[in-house]
This record gives sequence, C-alpha cells and structure tokens, in this order.
Amino acid sequence: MIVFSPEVQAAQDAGRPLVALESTIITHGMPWPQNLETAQRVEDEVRSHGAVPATIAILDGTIHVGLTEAQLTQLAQARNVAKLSRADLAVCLATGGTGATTVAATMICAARAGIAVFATGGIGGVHKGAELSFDISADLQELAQTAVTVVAAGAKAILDLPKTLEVLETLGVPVIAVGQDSLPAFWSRESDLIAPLRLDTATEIAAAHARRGALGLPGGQLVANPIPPEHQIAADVLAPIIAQATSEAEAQGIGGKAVTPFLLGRIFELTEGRSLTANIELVLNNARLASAIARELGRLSP
Ligand code: PSU
Ligand code: MN
Repeated sequence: MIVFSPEVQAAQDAGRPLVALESTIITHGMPWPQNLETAQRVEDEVRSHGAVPATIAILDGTIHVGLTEAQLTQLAQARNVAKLSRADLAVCLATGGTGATTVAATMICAARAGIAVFATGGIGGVHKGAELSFDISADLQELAQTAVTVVAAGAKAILDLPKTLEVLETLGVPVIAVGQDSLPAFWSRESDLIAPLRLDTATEIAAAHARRGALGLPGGQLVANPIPPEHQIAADVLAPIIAQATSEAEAQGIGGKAVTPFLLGRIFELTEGRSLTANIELVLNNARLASAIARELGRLSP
C-alpha cells in the first residue's frame, strides 16, 4: 500500500533522519504557483538541515511517502483534489483515488512508514462557533492516538485557540511552546494564552518524544514554534480580517472541509498576500526545527 520515493527509500535503508510533510497545504492551503514553490523550498530546507523530506499524498490508490518532482508538480496544479483525513483514507485507497493528506492523514501515513517527525504550518483545531457547528478538526484526535511529533506554528489563528487548548488537554496531547511561554498563533508570534508546556531545544523535544513512547503512551506531541519575528503579522491587524472572513464564511453557508481553505483564501485576499508570505516563512521555520528534532531522535535511537 505504501510506495517510497527513491530518495526516501535510500534514507530508510541508511537510517538517516526523515521529516514528513503534508500535501493539503499544497492543494488547499496555498494558491498556484506559490504552493509548488513552497513545497520545493520546504523540502530543500529539510535537506540543508541534515534530514530527508518525505512529502506524503495518495496517488491512484497508493500511499506515496516522498514524491518525485513530477508528482509534486502534478498535485500542485491539479484541481478538485480530495482533502483526506482519517475518515477518508481507506475509501480513497480502496477506490484507486487521489488525494492530499491533512495533518491527521499525514500522521497516520508517516507512522506506518516509520517516520516520527512531521513539519507543517498550523494544525486544525476547534473552530470559532464550534458550540453550535461542532466543527473540531480530526487533527486533534490524531495527535492523541498516533505517535508523531508535529511541528507547527501553533494552531491557525482562524480557530478558537482557548477551546483548542482545552480539547488538547482533555485528549492528553502535550502542547509545547518553543523558546517562549506564550502559545504562538500561526501568523503572530504570541497569543494571550500561556502554552501548557515549554521546551527550548530540539534535544529536549526529541527526548520527550522518546519518553512518551517508552511509557507506552499513544499519541504524539504538538510542538508550537513561533514564526520568525521579521515575518509575523500583528494579532491586532489580523483580528478584524479574521472576523470578516469568518462572517463571510457563515453568510455563504461554507461548512465542513471547505471552511479552512475558504478562510485561508479570504485572509490572503484581505491582507493582499501578506498572510501567504508569513505562512511560507513559518513553514520553512518549522521544517528547520523538525529536521533538528529528527536528527536528535536518530541519535537517541540509532
Ligand atoms: N497548515 C497550513 N495550511 C493548511 C494546513 C495546515 O499552513 O492549509 C491544513 C492541514 O492539512 C490541516 C488542515 O490538517 O489545514 C486543517 O483542516 P480542517 O480544519 O478542515 O481540519
Ligand atoms: Mn472541520
């Protein structure tokens, strides 16, 4: 069911550190052609930081761990690609389908491929208004049950961050802010929330991952890595834009899987592209930290 790219297969054989990357950010999170350019830059960032990138997607009913340049280009240009989470994965495989993997689905595939570290932009979480819509991303449940350390810039600021933290606490997911006390808020370095946990080095994060496994605890860790200061957008600049995009989504009856892509797209328009620039930079930053964690994990369990 799993096909490894030649680069990933060689890394597996040599026991080199691997970093998983998702594909929904490419197909649903960023516009063409920045999506392809970013996917390639993120892979290169992992390579230049001593690890091997494994971008994950489902192509024609097969899990691909590591995509060739042609496969990546095709996926980035494709229209109406399915957005696959835990619930969709097996049906897509059974029907020979093609789809992009969300954080949840990427974690599942990475774990099956023996990859313990994954870099993305921001995980899904509890949406604003979830008390009525019940819209809570399957990413949260996945973090509770699949042993992959996910490096993100926190949860996306379009979400209800206090509720997202509450659910993660209930599920027993470690939420670790890197190098600061405050929970990062995706496009902004800080939120007004204190992160439940804080670690300052990749070595400690890798050790915590290993200890969790040794304790027999299922699930992974959410590593919340703040966007570099020079690329952040101030939270008070974003707040009215997020509010506008959210009320437009509601007025247009956008629901389910379409909510996050709609909001990201509208915020891109309303910030005249600034949100995309920030998103790209924070993913690159996460790729660097994920590579360091993967290297440290390799040293712990050679
Ligand atoms: N990070 C980004 N952009 C994205 C995503 C993450 O910078 O588009 C994707 C991930 O695939 C994540 C998904 O799993 O957004 C969340 O979707 P939902 O809220 O429908 O669970
Ligand atoms: Mn949702």
